[in-house]
Amino acid sequence: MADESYSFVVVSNRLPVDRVVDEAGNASWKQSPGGLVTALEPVMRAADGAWVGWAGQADLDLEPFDNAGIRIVPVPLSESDLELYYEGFSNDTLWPLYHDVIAQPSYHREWWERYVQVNRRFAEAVAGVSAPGATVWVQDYQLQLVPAMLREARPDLLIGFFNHIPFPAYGLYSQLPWRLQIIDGLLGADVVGFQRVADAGNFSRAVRRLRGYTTKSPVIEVPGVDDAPARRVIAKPFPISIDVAGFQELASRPEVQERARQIREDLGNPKTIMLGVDRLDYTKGITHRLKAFGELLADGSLSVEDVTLVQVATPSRERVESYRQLRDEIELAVGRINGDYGTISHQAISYLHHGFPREEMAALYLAADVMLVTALRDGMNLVAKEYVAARSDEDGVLILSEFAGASDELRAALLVNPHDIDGLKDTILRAIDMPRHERRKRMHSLRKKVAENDVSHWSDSFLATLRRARRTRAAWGGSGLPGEAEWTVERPPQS
Ligand code: GDG
Repeated sequence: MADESYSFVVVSNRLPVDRVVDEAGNASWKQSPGGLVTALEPVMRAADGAWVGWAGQADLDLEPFDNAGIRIVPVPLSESDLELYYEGFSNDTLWPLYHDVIAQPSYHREWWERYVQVNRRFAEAVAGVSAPGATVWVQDYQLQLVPAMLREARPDLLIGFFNHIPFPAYGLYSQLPWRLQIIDGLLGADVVGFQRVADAGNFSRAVRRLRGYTTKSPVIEVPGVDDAPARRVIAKPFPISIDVAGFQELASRPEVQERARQIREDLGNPKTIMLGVDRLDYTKGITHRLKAFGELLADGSLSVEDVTLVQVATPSRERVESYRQLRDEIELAVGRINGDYGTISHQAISYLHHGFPREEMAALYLAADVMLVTALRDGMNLVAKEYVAARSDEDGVLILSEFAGASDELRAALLVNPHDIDGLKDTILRAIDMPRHERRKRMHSLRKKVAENDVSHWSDSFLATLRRARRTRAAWGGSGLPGEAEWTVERPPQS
C-alpha cells in the first residue's frame, strides 16, 4: 500500500461500492448510488483521488483497486469490530446521544476502546496513501478521532471533517464519558463542517466549556502543546444536498412517470396518496406519523377510500436491539390500523419493509400528493430534498419536521413539531385540502431553494473553505506546508 499516494483522500466508514457475487460465484463491485459519490467523483478524477473505507463485509482483506475511475482503499473490519466499534459505540452510543437521546445511549468502555483502535486503523490507512501536503476529507461520526490521529502522524496534511448527523447541545453531550477525547479528535481537523448553524454552535460551546479555548465563530483557536504551534480551526455549517439534476432527470423519464400512474391505480385510485420514506430508525418519527394518521381515521376526519399512506421503511441496523424493538412497534401499529380501518378493497397503510431501486423511489415521489417527513431529530434529511427535486410539475405538499436540518432551508414546507400529535393531524388535513395555487406557490419556492444548493455546491464550498484554511495556516507560519499540492477543480458545465 505504501507505494501508492494520492493528493485527495476521502475516508468514510463505508466505501461507496457494494460487492456483488453472481450465480457462478464471481465477485464484482458496483458503485452504490448516493449524493456523496456523485459530488466527489469530479473532484476525485481531477485531483488524483482515493477513497478509504470498509467494503461492507466482515473479515474481508482486500488490496486497493479501481472502480469507475476512483481508487478504492479497503480497511478490513472483523465481526468483533463491527459489534463493538460499529453497532456498539457508533450506533448505540453516539447515534442516540447525538440525536438528543431519543433512545437511551449505552456507554461501554469496551466499545470505546475498540472505537479508538478502529479509528487508528482508518487513520493509518489514510496516512499510508496520502501524498505530501494532500487534502483529506473525513466523513461522519464513526471517525471522529481520525483528524487528530492523522494530524499527529502527518502534520503536513490538510484535514477536513464533516459530521452528517446533528451535534448535540452541551447539556447532553456532557454525558459522554469520552467527551474530551472526541472534541480533541475533531479539533485535529482544519475545518469541521456541520449541517446546521445550531450544530456548529453546539460544537464550539462544547470546546469552550471543556477546553476553555477562545472561539469567535467560525474560528476556534487551539493553543500549541509542546513544540506544536497554535492553530486555527474553522467550525461552520455546510448544509448537504442531493444531485438535483440527476434526480430531476430520473423523475422526468417517461417510464418513471408511467410507473407513478400505475402506483396510484394499484392503490385503488385514492384521492390522496401520502408517503413516508425512511430508514427504519427511531429518529425518523415513523410512530408519531402512524399515530396521527390512525387518529384521523378513528375520528372520521379521513377515510381509507380517500387516503392511503405508503410507508417505505428501509431495513437498517437490524442487529441493534433498539432497532429490533422499533420494528416490532411499527409493525404492530401498522397491523392495528390496517385491521381496524382497512376494507377488502382499500388498505389504510401500504407498508414496505425493503429497499427499492432509485427509479421506484422517484415514481413514489411523483405519485405522492403529500410527503411526510416527521423526524424527531435529523442531520439534514435528503428525502425531503429528493421529493422537491422530483416535482417539476410544481405539485405536491411537503410536511417537514422543524427538527430536521432541511427545515432551515425549506421554509416553504408545512413545518411541524412531530411531538405535537394534534398539530400534526391539523397539518395533514391542511396539506390534503390545500388549493392548487398554494401548492404551486410553495413547491415553486421549495424548488428554487433546492436548486440553489445542490450537492456539488456543498462539496465545492467545503473544499474552498479547506483551501482557504491552508492559506491561513501558511500565513500563520504554522506547520510548514509544501503548498504544491494545492489543487483546483474544473467542473464540467452543468446543463
Ligand atoms: C444521514 C443523516 C443526512 C432510503 N431508502 C431507499 C433509498 N433511500 C435513500 C433516500 C436518501 C437516503 O437513502 C437517506 O438519506 P436521509 O438524509 O433521509 O437519511 P440518513 O440515511 O439517516 O442519512 C441525514 C444524511 O446522512 C446526509 O448527510 O441528511 O440527516 O441521518 O437519499 O432516497 N434509496 C433507494 N432505495 C431505498 O429503498 N434507492
